[in-house]
Order: sequence, then C-alpha cells, then structure tokens
Amino acid sequence: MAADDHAPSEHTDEAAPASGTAGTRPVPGIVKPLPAEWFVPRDTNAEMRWDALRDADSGTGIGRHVPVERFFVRNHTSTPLIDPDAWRLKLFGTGLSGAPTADRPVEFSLADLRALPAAGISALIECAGNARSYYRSQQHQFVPGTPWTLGGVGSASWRGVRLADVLREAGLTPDAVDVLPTGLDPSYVAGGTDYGPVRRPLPLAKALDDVLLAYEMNGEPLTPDHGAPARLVVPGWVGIASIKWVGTIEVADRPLYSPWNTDFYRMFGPDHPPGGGAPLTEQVPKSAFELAAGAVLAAGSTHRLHGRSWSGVAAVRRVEVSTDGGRTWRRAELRDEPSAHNWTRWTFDWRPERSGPYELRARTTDHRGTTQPDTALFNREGYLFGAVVAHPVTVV
Ligand SMILES: Nc1nc2c(c(=O)[nH]1)N[C@H]1C(S)=C(S)[C@@H](COP(=O)(O)O)O[C@H]1N2
Ligand SMILES: [Mo]
Repeated sequence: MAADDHAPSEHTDEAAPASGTAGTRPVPGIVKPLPAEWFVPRDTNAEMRWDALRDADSGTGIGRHVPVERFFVRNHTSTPLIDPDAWRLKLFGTGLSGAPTADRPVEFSLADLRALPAAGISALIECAGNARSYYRSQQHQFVPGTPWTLGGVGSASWRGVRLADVLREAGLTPDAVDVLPTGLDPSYVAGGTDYGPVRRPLPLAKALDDVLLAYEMNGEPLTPDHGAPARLVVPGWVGIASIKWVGTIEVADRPLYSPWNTDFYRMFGPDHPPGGGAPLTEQVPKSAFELAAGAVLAAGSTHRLHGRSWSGVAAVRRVEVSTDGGRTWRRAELRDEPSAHNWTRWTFDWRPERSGPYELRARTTDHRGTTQPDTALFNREGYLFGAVVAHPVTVV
C-alpha cells in the first residue's frame, strides 16, 4: 500500500452516531463527561485544556497528576465496555514455550494479574500528534490529522504488574524478540480501509525494561476511557505504544508488524529516509503554560505564571521563559523534583508594565542536553512537534 493511500493517522473517518441534540455527548465514543471548561472535543478524541490545570476560582493548581476525569482521551474508534470478570488476557506465539496458538492461549484473569507482585510508576501518556496544530500555525506546514494544541498529554500514577513478570509467567523463551498487544476496541476504519483492531508491536527489550500492564490509575481501577480493565503504560514512548483494553499479546521469535508500526507513527517526508523513518519510540521535550491562549492579564501587577515541562526519557534540567517574543529569556523556578518519565511544574513571576499583546514562550532543556528548538522537523503526519510554542496573551 502506498503510504499516501491511508487517511491521516490521528483521524478516523468512521461515522460517529449523529449528534446535535442538546445533551448529546460532544464525543459519542467517549464514556466520561467532557465539560467544556476541561476539554476540547477533537474528532473521536478529547483534548485537555491547559487552563483547566488551574482552578478558575481559587487559582490553585492541581497536582502533578491529572485527575482521571480531566485526563485527555485519544481513541481511534470508541471506548469499549468490558466486563472485568469475564475478561481474560490471552498470550500466544512462537516466543512462548510450547508456542501456544491463538485458539489455545495462556490466559490470565484480572484476579490472576492482581495475584502477581504489584508495581507502580508515575508516568506521562502523550500522543505522538500532540501539538500538531503548531506545524500549521507556526511553520505554515499543512499536516492532516487531529489538530491538537498542547493538551494531548497527561500524567498519572499507574499500578499493575510488570509486563516482564506476565511474559515470564506465560513462559517467555530466549528466542522471543517482539510482543504485539492488541486492543479490544472496534476495528479502525479510515479512507475505506479496515486496519483491524488497534495493535502495535513492542520490542522485547522495552517490554522487559519498564513497561507496566496497569489496572489502576491514580489509585482507582482503570475507567473505561483509559483502558479498563487493563492497559499498557510504556514510559517515555509515544502514546500509541500504551495499548488500552489489551485483549491478546502475541509473543514472537521474529519481528512483528501492524499498520501502527508500518503505515502510522513513523516519519515520512523529504527530511526522512525514503520509505519512512524507524517506528516512533521516544517523545521529545515540550513546555506549556497553565493558561488559556489569549488570556487577559492586568498591567502593573505581578503575575505568577505556572507551567509544566517534560521530555520523554530524560528529566527536565531547566526551564526558561521569554515574555518578549523570544528575544530575552529568564529562568523559571522548578517546583517538582524532576523525574525522567514525568513533567516538572514551574513558576515564573512576570510584571508587565505596558498594555498590549504579548507572546509568552517557555522552553526546557533536559538532562541529555536537548533544548526545545525554534522549529520542529517537518514530517508528513505532523508527529513530535517539540518546538517552542508562542502563547499569546493580552495585557490591559
Ligand atoms: N486499544 C487502543 N489503545 C490505544 C489507543 C486506541 O485507540 N485503542 N490509542 C492510543 C493512543 S494514540 C494514545 S495517545 C493513548 C491515549 O491514552 P488515553 O486515552 O488514556 O489518554 O492510548 C493509546 N492506546
Ligand atoms: Mo496518540
């Protein structure tokens, strides 16, 4: 299939049930309420509003983790409702001893998983397409797909079992190289092609390193929209790796493929190898203000600006803010102990004297020494926009 034949990867052409009547869910495939003060509906997805990380009345920030009810949702199709008691995780393939087949898999119930040693991590989930809309608004490059601003990301504490433990329990052999988790959500259909259920191969090395098969988010059982009864959490990697509603996991002694590591979630375009770059893995550094675009601030008083910065696999080292369109930069004050898989909250005090329009910018440098650039590398699908984002505000 020519890479151009498919519809944009973060977009679905699937017909959503007709809506428009008062009280209809803004995104029919999402179960939880999506109040307009917390979310922007985008196709089958719900983007978190960054200004919702500050309580409107008290100005108090919410903690490092995003409450489940405010967490962004990225669905290729729609949230399935799965009976946790009837659910079984099924593992099969040539990388397990005895090479069990798909119709005679090794099975785990939720109770079986809960009986294995529990593990927890605090980690971000971030869509590869997060911030995509800035390719167009800042770089004048048209890219198809869901036009996220910066709200396709969230942080939570996750609890479950290490995928490594599940794989070993299932009889992992030394020949295994790839695992392929598949979701129980409906098949993804776009541009007239049925791609089957959402599934993306994961190299065994990552699977054994730090991947969690999570059944809890922020101390509660997973909710339907975020993968109940169990999902993967793949720290530092693009969100598509963190398959929700996992039903089966194939374990193979040879490389595995699906549209999600061949057609989608790779870089295509003039700056990339012919036929596309390697399947996307690590996320890139980003920064965001906990402020609405176009926020209005009073002249002549000091404002404490709040924001968060993060970088896929390295801790934040420093954050700088510019209030003059990027000419001068000052350090922001870090408010969290930086950690590799989470964001770091920061503050910056600003006293604008003149009224008028301003552009705020924040940029981070991570512990590998990577600083957010002024422009992001174009790729046809608009993945991994890590450039500094201009945030307009008005001072009155
Ligand atoms: N089964 C399944 N898993 C999935 C998806 C999906 O559509 N189906 N979307 C992926 C993508 S692209 C992202 S960014 C994350 C989003 O997780 P969240 O909805 O919990 O925020 O889930 C990933 N896991
Ligand atoms: Mo995503």
